[in-house]
Amino acid sequence: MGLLSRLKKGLKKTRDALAGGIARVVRGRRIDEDLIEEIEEILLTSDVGVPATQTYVDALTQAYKKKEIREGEEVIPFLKQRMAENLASGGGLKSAARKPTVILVVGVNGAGKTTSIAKLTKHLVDQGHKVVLGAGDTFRAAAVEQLTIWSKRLGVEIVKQTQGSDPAAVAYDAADAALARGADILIVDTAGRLHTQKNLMEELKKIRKVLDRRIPGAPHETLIVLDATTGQNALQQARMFHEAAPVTGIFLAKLDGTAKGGIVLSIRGEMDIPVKFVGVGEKAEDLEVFDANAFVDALFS
Ligand SMILES: Nc1nc2c(ncn2[C@@H]2O[C@H](COP(=O)(O)OP(=O)(O)OP(=O)(O)O)[C@@H](O)[C@H]2O)c(=O)[nH]1
Ligand SMILES: [Mg+2]
Repeated sequence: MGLLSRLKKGLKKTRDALAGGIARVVRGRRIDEDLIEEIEEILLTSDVGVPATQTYVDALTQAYKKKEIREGEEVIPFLKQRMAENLASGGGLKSAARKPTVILVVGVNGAGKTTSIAKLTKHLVDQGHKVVLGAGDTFRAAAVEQLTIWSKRLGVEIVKQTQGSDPAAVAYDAADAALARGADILIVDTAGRLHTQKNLMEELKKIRKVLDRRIPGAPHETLIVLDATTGQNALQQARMFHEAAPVTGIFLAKLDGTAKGGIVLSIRGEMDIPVKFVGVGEKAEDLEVFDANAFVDALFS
């Protein structure tokens, strides 16, 4: 499936609610305050969030008052442009001056971390990178198994220990292996946790410290995987995690499962962490490198 069509398919629910909703209310009408209010309502129910919605509503109101836009049909191009401007693209992954680049993947239980790692691995392998995986979720045996299955399917090496072992020790081993194999990228999985679980957040700090000890500067990226279906909650999670362990980017998973894809616009309005990737399905190829223009185009197509 082509790039744009996969994103379009993934955004179907959001497109129907957000872009479809706006298209329905503007059709055949002139812009007035009532119409702007209806648009505001649609943005809010699509989880664009209060601050970002306010930005778009203010821009619309101003343009309407200055008579720069009059007809309902002008609203969509107007919003598209504003949204694309606001959504500066994530800029892809940072890479280390010296290989390997280390990516630590964090998030709450079931957010989509392990699946997103598989997608990221496929994406990087397809680009010709040598990838090593670290099975840092030692909490459940099934977690190690799940990542092992992906590693086989994707043809990459995995470093793991038995269930219950210290995740920081796995991280250290994985860093060692990545160096020894001359890998370009090491991706470390972690167990799901809540920002309120103090010991688990400490564990995350320890993993970071150990990685840095073996590979100075690592992790170069800490990606938080957020479940888009949880809407504004996901945003709250990102904020809390970020306070405990600096997050450099967002992997927004399960965008295909929700009409609340407006969350992408919301994140930008409320946080300084870029969305770098979006997940639009359960398969390894269901990844999109986040691009503002492509996103807005797919949303309104
Ligand atoms: N539809 C859809 N499902 C997804 C996506 N990403 C992950 N999933 C599904 O979400 C469920 C949880 O995914 P995991 O990758 O196991 O999540 P996790 O964060 O590693 O979970 P824990 O390790 O238990 O904390 C699985 O059933 C995945 O197939 C996505 O982009 N779209
Ligand atoms: Mg997992």
